[in-house]
Amino acid sequence: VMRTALLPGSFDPPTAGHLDVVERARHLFDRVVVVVLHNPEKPSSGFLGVPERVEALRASVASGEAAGPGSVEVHAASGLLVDVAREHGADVVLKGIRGEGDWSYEQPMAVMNRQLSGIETVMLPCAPELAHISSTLVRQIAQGGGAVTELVPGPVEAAVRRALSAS
Ligand code: COD
Repeated sequence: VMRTALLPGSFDPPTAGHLDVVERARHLFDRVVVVVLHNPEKPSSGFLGVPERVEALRASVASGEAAGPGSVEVHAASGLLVDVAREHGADVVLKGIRGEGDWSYEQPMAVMNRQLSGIETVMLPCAPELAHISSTLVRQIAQGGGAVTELVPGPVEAAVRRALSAS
């Protein structure tokens, strides 16, 4: 059987931590579907537009050095996570966990999603050297004029620069 993992996130912007999870997932699953999903707790307009996030993710995956055997697709979606998972034929939901904060946020959603549809959530501990990286901090640094080169893949840095010069 072909195993498909759905990797949902806001990805505003995508970071080196997100890409590390994508690349590691390619060694664990046959197919990885990355979905830019609207988080109702976060502003919908955002820093990068949704199409820019999708494009930057696609370009970052294409330029990935340690590509695993699994395929990667990137899409935008909205609505309930369990419906998005069903639409894309996902067997599991995959989440990267930086620490206790991520665990406390993800654990009730994982239980709820299993209750709603039977889908399981797999939690992957993040690389310790990337655990401090969040989209929020990347946005703050970029908006303050700092360098984000070490924090995001090259195509994302270019998208961030375009977003800043357009604002
Ligand atoms: N290293 C590794 N992983 C990381 C890192 C890092 N440095 N930074 C973030 N991650 C992980 C996050 O823990 C998360 O798993 C994923 O990457 C995406 O992160 P974000 O910040 O882009 O996305 P979030 O946390 O805002 O998630 C948005 C979702 C919409 C995916 C989320 O809110 C969700 O799953 N919602 C479910 C909506 C739903 O159906 N609710 C009803 C039933 S529960």
